[in-house]
Amino acid sequence: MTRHVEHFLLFHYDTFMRRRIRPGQVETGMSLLEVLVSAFIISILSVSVFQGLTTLEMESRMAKDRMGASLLAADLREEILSKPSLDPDGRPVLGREPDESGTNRMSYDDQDDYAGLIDRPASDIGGNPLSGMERIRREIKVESVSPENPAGPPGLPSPYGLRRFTVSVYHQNTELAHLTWLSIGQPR
Ligand SMILES: [Ca+2]
Ligand SMILES: [Ca+2]
Repeated sequence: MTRHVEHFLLFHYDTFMRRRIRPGQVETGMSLLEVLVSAFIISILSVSVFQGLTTLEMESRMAKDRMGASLLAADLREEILSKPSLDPDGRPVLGREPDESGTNRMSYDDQDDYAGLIDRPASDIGGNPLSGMERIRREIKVESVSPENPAGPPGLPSPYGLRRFTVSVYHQNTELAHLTWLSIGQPR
């Protein structure tokens, strides 16, 4: 309910309640009609307050979800940065090397092994789902970019040169947070 409608109701309620009393007449209380009008106006105002609280609660929950999602993105970034930028086995590719598992993050031995990973539901490095995050997923994108324009369109995937990492956190189809950083890949 808009503030204009509230003012309208309160104004007419106030006008209605100011009954004209003739000189010498004693006002004995509220009539049935006045009670009904009062109850109606109070119910309308109660709905307005309830709607306001519901909106506030939803906004607060959304802010809390976005903060949690930001922490999940930062957590995965820390995990990726804990890996070496160079694959120790040689013959690197951007993404997982041919002999590496597709799902076991414990086996990832360089940062770009995370390319294309969809972490659903959000899990720790051992594959154990994080408590309360069953409906959250994280997606990791790794792109080769030019040092002259690192925010620009990606080039051909390569384990060499500059790479742009992006971690996005979703609840169903809604992106709650994303985190982007640059990292130097394999030396040529
Ligand atoms: Ca690797
Ligand atoms: Ca790799």
